[in-house]
Amino acid sequence: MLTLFHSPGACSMGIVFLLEELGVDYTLAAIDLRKGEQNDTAFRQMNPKGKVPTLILDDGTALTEFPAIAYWLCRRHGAAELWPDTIDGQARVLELVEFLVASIHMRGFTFLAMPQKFSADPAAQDSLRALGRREVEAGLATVAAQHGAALCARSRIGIEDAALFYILVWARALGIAVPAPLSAYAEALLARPSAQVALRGLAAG
Ligand SMILES: N[C@@H](CCC(=O)N[C@@H](CS)C(=O)NCC(=O)O)C(=O)O
Repeated sequence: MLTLFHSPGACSMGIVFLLEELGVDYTLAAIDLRKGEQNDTAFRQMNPKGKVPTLILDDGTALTEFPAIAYWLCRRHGAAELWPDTIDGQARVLELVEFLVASIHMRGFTFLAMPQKFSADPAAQDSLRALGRREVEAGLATVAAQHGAALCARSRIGIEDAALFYILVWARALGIAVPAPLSAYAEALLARPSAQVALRGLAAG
């Protein structure tokens, strides 16, 4: 059975959401990032990068990096319609996932929520927070304008929803407005039963 190393509230909740949507059997292994468990020797032996999500496959190997895990789950376990059948359609999905993870998450939320990882100087941390917030706000505006209407009109869940899920949860938690029509999509996504499972372990509100 698949094992997902996950920390409640971390981006790995997007993979929990996808596993639930796909109806895949899996077990969760908790990593407490605040306690630094990602640096424990046993975990680093599985994933030397020390990050969640880390997915342990049936052959015992670790699959890492959010886009790769989401892609593998959809291709290995998803219905055919979860993945576009044209190269152009596939590239558009990867384009969106890459933007959500590499730009909005890594250059936006990371600076906004964890500036202390990059500088001990309080003034520099304030600048990083402001930079991160601008990146998130601009990124969400881009996603809303380019993809919002198409997402709202869609009837299937895809690999991009794994990334959208945690990005939209973080935006809500930090009080960052999600522009229409992406806001309507966020409401629908967060109301799905899979979302409740993925949000387990988080304080309400
Ligand atoms: N590039 C990685 C980033 C994953 C990532 O940054 N995970 C965070 C949680 S949201 C983490 O594990 N942080 C622990 C640390 O950096 O020590 C991916 O796409 O999976």
